[in-house]
Amino acid sequence: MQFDRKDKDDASLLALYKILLYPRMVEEKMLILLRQGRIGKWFSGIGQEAIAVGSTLAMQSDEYILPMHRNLGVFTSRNIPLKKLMAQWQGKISGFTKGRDRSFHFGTQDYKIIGMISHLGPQMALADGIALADLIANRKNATLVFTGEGATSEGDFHEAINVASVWNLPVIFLIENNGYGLSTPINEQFNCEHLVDRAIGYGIEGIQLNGNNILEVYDKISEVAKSIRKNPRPVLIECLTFRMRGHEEASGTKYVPQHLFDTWEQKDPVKNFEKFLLSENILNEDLIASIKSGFKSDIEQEVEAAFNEEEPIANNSTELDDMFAPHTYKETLPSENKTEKRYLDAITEGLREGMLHHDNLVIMGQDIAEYGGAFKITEGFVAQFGKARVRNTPICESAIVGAGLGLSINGYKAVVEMQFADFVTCGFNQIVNNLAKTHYRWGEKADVVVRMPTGAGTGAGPFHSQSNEAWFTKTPGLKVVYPAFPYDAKGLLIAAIEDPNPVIYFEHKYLYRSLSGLVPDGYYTIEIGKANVLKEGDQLSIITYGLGVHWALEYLNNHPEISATLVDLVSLQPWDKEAVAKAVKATGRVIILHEDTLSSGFGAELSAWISENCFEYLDAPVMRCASLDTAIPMSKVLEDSFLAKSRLKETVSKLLAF
Ligand SMILES: Cc1ncc(C[n+]2csc(CCOP(=O)(O)OP(=O)(O)O)c2C)c(N)n1
Repeated sequence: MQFDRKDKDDASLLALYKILLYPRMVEEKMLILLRQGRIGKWFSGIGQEAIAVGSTLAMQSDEYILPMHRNLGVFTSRNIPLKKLMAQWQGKISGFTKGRDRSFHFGTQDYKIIGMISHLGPQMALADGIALADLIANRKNATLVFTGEGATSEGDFHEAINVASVWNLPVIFLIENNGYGLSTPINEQFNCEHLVDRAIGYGIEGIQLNGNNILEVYDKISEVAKSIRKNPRPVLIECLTFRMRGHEEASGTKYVPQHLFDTWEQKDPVKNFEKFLLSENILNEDLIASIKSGFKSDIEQEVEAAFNEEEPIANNSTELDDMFAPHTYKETLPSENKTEKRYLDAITEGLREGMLHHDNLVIMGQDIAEYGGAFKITEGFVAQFGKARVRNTPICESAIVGAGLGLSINGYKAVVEMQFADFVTCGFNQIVNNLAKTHYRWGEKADVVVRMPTGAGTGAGPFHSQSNEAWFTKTPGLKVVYPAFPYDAKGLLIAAIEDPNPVIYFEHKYLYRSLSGLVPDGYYTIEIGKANVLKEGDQLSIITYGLGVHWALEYLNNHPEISATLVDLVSLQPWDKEAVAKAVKATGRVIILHEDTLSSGFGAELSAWISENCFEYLDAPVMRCASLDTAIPMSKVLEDSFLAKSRLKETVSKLLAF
């Protein structure tokens, strides 16, 4: 292996050797601990250290790095004490996730490292958001994100690089090509000659490096980082290397031909660099031995100190609280001045107030800029707030939700518009695994609102009319709101933007232009988690939300002989248990009405809760009135018969007759 020291002095090369050697020695200790049965899983990066170490040293300490599961060298090169890492791996309370997540699945703002989730690829979009924040703030920083070659087959790889290219984001996408994705060799993973050639398709520069040569990695990435700080753009770097051990230690290496190990053993990054330094008289055998023995005793000490730490004490209320970033709701009262507005205009106004109030708020979505969005909610926003904060996106929901989290990590707020709530499926992973779990896992907020134009009533068929709120109410870590009136739509959107937690904001398309109401001018908030009691009666309660509220109102207005309490939940997560209990107690008979399909809809949760907590007040079983357990049909006739509204009358009669 050829090393070119350029102008590096002896002391720098010696320092580099130590930083490279240290993770190797930590790993060797891990292998011993594994054999002793003192630790469980371990994903080895032995043989790949030059990539993690060289690239980390090439970045400034205030620049974010997003590593993967074999990148111990990133963490050690940023000087995280081994004891702290070990405490993390062993699930101790002083670890980065306090025992809540394993291995390298954590982030830390102190060291500007954002760790992965198991799904691998989603990581890359976070780098986009982080870099976007730097770009908007004119900070002239670069961001470095890793991926294995295996994860380049995920859509997330494509989406993230494409967005970075279109937006000129200063991100280094670094592929560690180590020959295998678990047991699958590269010829069964992709069919191009070099992965780096993919850069051409994204219109960006691609560079292939010998990933086992620490000087080559360090020098080239330093050069690229310097260049993209000045002239922001993404660069794809493929580092060629080899996975010298099993996918994780328990899974073995039977499927890897021996000759590959033999070849790559010759290219060992640590041994080759050591040889080079010996030839330059920077190292000698005595010095190597003394460095190694110093590291060995440090490692022993730190490892044992972590083992000696107490296990976490389970406290369910702490666990529940930590799902969300702390947030004290500040009520901002509405002004006296009110204007008649459509539901859609109220949402626009809420968004506009959010943009005016928070100059770090960025909104992103397909066609939301000059075009104003599919429903024209953001019409005029580019003129008012500029292209940097009002961003058209390619069609890539996963990358954009991920970029939202990246923005949040780097000091911004994001509102992401789904063009239709149905398309959230393409961003689902980022919402339920990244946005929802980040605070619980490592204490970082996910300050992102996802706007969800939802619902049926317009004959738009199975992919433009679904009610999918139950996918999210089921997921701990998300707040879910669903306003039914213009007044609530505006104040709730403002509150959602203020809240540092992820909020899924459902807005019903059918109501956009069909419903108007008086909306206060200016900035005001509606507290998330509070229901509205729209009518008070004594025969039965209808508990509902969204379009269901209007179905119930229409029904009750047409049936003045029925004395009903009508509760509009407004928020589904958290939801107003007090208001529901009060309604149940007042009437003893309850219908839960929703547009979503019946089975496992949010009504099932409400019904179970009422049965468990208000049983003694019930005079009849809790009845659910929901849509048919089918996909949503397009034909108006079929859609009408699908929707819960068509069964409301019959459900009320059944309940009153019970
Ligand atoms: C979405 C997803 N599918 C499958 C897995 C299981 N898995 C974990 S790591 C891995 C191989 C990853 O290969 P690569 O990206 O090349 O990284 P390497 O492990 O080689 O460093 C697989 C299949 C996963 N974690 N996430």
